[in-house]
Parts: sequence; C-alpha cells; structure tokens
Amino acid sequence: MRTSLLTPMGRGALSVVGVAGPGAVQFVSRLFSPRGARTLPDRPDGAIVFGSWHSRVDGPGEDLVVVRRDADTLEIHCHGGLAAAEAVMTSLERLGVLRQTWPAWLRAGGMAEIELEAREALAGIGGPKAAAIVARQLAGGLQGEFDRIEGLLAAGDPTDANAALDRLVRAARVGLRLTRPWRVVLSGSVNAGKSSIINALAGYARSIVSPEPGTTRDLLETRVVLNGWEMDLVDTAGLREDDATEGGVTGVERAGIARAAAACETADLVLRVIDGRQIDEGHLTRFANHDLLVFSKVDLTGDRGPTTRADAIWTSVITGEGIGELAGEIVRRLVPEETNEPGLLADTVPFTDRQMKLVEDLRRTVADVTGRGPRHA
Ligand SMILES: Nc1nc2c(ncn2[C@@H]2O[C@H](COP(=O)(O)OP(=O)(O)OP(=O)(O)O)[C@@H](O)[C@H]2O)c(=O)[nH]1
Ligand SMILES: [Mg+2]
Repeated sequence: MRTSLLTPMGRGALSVVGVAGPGAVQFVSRLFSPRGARTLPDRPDGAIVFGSWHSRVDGPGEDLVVVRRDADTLEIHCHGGLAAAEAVMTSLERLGVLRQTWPAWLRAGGMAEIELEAREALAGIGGPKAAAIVARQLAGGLQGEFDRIEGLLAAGDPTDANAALDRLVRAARVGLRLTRPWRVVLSGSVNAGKSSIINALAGYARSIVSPEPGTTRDLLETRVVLNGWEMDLVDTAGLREDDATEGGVTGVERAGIARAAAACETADLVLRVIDGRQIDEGHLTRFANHDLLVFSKVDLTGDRGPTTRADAIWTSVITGEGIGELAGEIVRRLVPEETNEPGLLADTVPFTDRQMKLVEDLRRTVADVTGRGPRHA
C-alpha cells in the first residue's frame, strides 16, 4: 500500500492525498467512517463520500471527503495547507503504508517515463515558451520521434535516422536548459546605468538606482520573462576605472566587484553597460564578441558618434528607447535557435539526460547499421 501528496506543497484551499494498493478501500475503512449507513466498501467506484477521518483511534475525527476511484485506489480530499494532509498521511504510515514523492507515485502507477519527466519538468518551468515545448513532449511528440527513428533503422534507413538524431541533439541544447532559467549578468562601470536597465526590463523598481557611484554592492537577481523565456537578470557592483587609487572603494564594495567578476564567468550572457557619453575604443576592444554591448543614457548624448560597435544597443530608461530592442536581442543571443532554425524548437525536443542517453544509444545503432553497409544503395 502506498500514499502520496498529489497537490503541490504549500498553502491552498484543498489538499489531495492518494492511496493505492490491493484492497485500498478496505484498508482505508479502518481510519474513515462515512456519514450515512453504507460503508466505503459498499459504495460503487466513483463514489464521493463525506465523512470523518480518525488519525488516532481515540482522537476526534476530521471532516473530509474520500473519492473511491476503484477498489484499489482512493483520493482523500482534505483542507489545504500542510497540516491536514500531513495528519492523514502520518496516520496511514503508522499502519505500514509507504509514503512516496509524487513522481515515484506516478511511476509506480505505470506512467511512461517521458510523460513522467514532462510532468516533473512542467512543475519547475517558469516561461510559456519552455512550457509549450515540454507540453508537446507530454502529448507524445518525443516518444513518437523515438519510435519513428527506430522504425527507420528497422527499415534499413540509417541516413534519415541519423538526420533525425542530429536534429534532436541540436534541439537538446535548449531542451536540457528548460527547467533552469538563463542567467544574464549586467556588468560595467559605476553609474553606467545597470540597475536602471534591469528595472526597465523588469517593469518595476527592483534595484536601487542613484547618482551615487557604487550604489549596487552585492549581486541582486531579478527573475523575469522576456519574450516568453524565463531568466535571471543579475545586477552587479559597478567597476571603478582604477581600483587601486580609488579612495572611496571600501572592502564591501571590493568584495562586490569580485563577485561581479565571478558572476560574469558563469553567465549565459554578459551585458556590458557603458554610459553613452563615455564610450572609447579602448573600452570596446576589451569585451568579447559574445558579450552584448549596451550604451546607456542615449537621451543625454546628442550625437551617437563614430565610436560604436554595429551590434551595440542604445538605450534610455527615460524615454524607453532601445529597451524592447534590448529584450529581443537578449533572447536572440540566449536562444539563437529561434532565429537560425525556426521550427527546431516547435518540433520534438529532448529535455533530460536520460533522453539524451537514448539518443546516444540510437546513434550507436546507426553506426552499427552503417558499418554493415546500407541495404539499398
Ligand atoms: N538621463 C538618464 N539617466 C540615467 C539613465 N540610466 C541611468 N541614469 C542615471 O544614472 C545614475 C546611475 O544609474 P544606476 O542605474 O544606479 O547605475 P548603476 O550602473 O547601477 O550604478 P552602480 O550601482 O553605482 O554601479 C542615476 O542617477 C540614474 O538616474 C538614462 O537612460 N538616462
Ligand atoms: Mg547599480
């Protein structure tokens, strides 16, 4: 006999506890007395039964509803919050019932592995684009593709099978990142306007903005969804031109600057924010090509001047200029597949390491088939 909390942890109006195993209905009757004459085993499958739950034989009963799905499966619907469901599950455990996590519960119920992985992934996804990708695999997309590839191999067509596997590998770069938000770090000199840009992208005043150089001291993350993709924007302490001679840099600020550098190392994308009035070529050559250059405060720079990089984006948080464009460019850099190979992510996408092992296994089969030589030239 096994039990699991089927609703999410946390506050809510209702909690649902599942109980399953041979003779579950009979078993649960030891703790539950229905209102009315008929006992739970006397009720038909599908019955919704109101009654009292006795977590302790001598204790007071708790009003709740038991749904009899069939003789071996029940749902117990009790008050939301963790206390009521916890009391129900603890009383079941005391009688020897095994408590499971919800993925283990679904697996034990015979759910197919990809469907299970999709449900787990969906529970952790924040943006609509990632959710749509996983929902397609939940609906059978990925399993269908694995079946098709196996069919191609069985029919002696390794070339098409290989092309399909190549496509899955390309899609997996994004697929394996779906449950982890992208990390975008904003870096630049003190007062460059980093915090202002984060607030403009987030649409609210998350980071403190002030004319005082060195306002941001520690890393501050803001989770946003830009163009359908979830990401963390990481605000950092501004860099001083010459740290060694800068009298105003305290130990705290220095620690913040060290953290900023470390954050850039692990970022998916670094935005180098430069005050549009202070651009010089020396700065520009310092930044790697994969960094995104943002020239801020365009409302204050009459002329954009010749010292610009073609791929830089000019912004102003005062007029809003360039903010939408910046959001678009951030997403293009993080998910170039959307631009470079439209349709790739709209199709089947592997999203777990286990699925990628299946892809590798199929690749080995392709190599074996190819090694034996094609059946038709
Ligand atoms: N006119 C104008 N002023 C801006 C713009 N962006 C930022 N500022 C001003 O520039 C100053 C610094 O902005 P912040 O966003 O705090 O800059 P920061 O890069 O986070 O600075 P530190 O945290 O000190 O490193 C503030 O006074 C802002 O109001 C802009 O687009 N136009
Ligand atoms: Mg700041």
